Amino acid sequence: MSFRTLHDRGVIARYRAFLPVTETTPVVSLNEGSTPLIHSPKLSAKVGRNCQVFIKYEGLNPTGSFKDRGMTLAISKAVERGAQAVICASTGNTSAAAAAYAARASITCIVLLPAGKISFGKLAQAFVYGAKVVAIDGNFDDALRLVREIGETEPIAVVNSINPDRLQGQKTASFEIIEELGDAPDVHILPVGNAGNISAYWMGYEEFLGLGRSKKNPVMLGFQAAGSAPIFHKRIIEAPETVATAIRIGNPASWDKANEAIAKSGGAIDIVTDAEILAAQYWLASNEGIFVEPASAASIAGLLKSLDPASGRAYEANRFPEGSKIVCTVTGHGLKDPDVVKDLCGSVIPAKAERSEILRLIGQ
Ligand code: AN7
Repeated sequence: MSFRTLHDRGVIARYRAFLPVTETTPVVSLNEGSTPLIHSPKLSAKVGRNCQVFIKYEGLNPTGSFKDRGMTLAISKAVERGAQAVICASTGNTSAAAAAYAARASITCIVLLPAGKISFGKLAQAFVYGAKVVAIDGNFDDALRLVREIGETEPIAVVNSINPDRLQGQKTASFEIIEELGDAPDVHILPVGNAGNISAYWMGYEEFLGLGRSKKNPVMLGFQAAGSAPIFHKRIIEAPETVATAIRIGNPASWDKANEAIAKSGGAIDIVTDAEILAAQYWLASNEGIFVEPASAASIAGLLKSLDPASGRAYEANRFPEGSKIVCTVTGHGLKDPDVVKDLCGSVIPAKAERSEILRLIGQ
């Protein structure tokens, strides 16, 4: 028996007509998607010229990242094809989503992670959702190579974004933005790791433009971490490094698709340093109340870099037309990786449990 409720609004339910599903596809959903598009007055003021900045807060998906949009599709289709097991390589968020949706579908999930390079929150998710967790002595790119090889010979469905169902699900974020703004934004900024998401957003924007549901496509601006920037440098990075472990990727699977999105949209790919990423993460949390993980803050750091003439930016924000609508996707929740902000947590004010002392200490 299936219980449908007011909240039964996963991305397959909302966008069924635009997705590769049929009446008989078994929908495996956790009511992902329909995430908030939050106006940022302070970022809008920084951009100026009547531009408006919106944050697409993907950390509010069921497992705390945008990966749930693609995973509902990938797991539903895998189950439809009779899969008993799925496998993925991951920097942490894909594995969390795969493990959750596989649990819901009652199938086995195997995740290959780069040992020691996954935030604890994400590792905890893989375990608590019941995945088999394999930590390899290698990086994400090695893990993805192994997953591709295993997928070719074994009866295990690969649910990385090389599986086209993943990008189909992820494109729904563009649909939501178009419906909320009444048209596509002028500029879309997002972090880039394996480059699936920028490719999926572009696919979604192109699709709705083709259907007459929007009137334009945005300029796509992608930001990689400076130590993990293969697309920016136009070469594979053998030993990628960054504090933003989610995007610690040296050989992105959707490299060509990302380049196409950037070229066709008149956009750019650029880099942000770890220091810029962490500063943007703190700025967004302490100024707008939105706590995102470091990889996600790359989009905010990227917008700030584009505003700064001294930054060596690849795209100048003064090219945004007057009154532009700018969307920054923030891809994952800050609570995924609290260790990264632990230095901020050292300055507690010790006090006796006494009203007068507390008032004195807080300057009242
Ligand atoms: C928070 O989970 O690749 O460019 O294995 O977790 O589509 O790869 C995560 C990627 C951005 C980059 N922000 O997106 C994985 C994984 C967060 C992420 C990205 C990731 P893509």
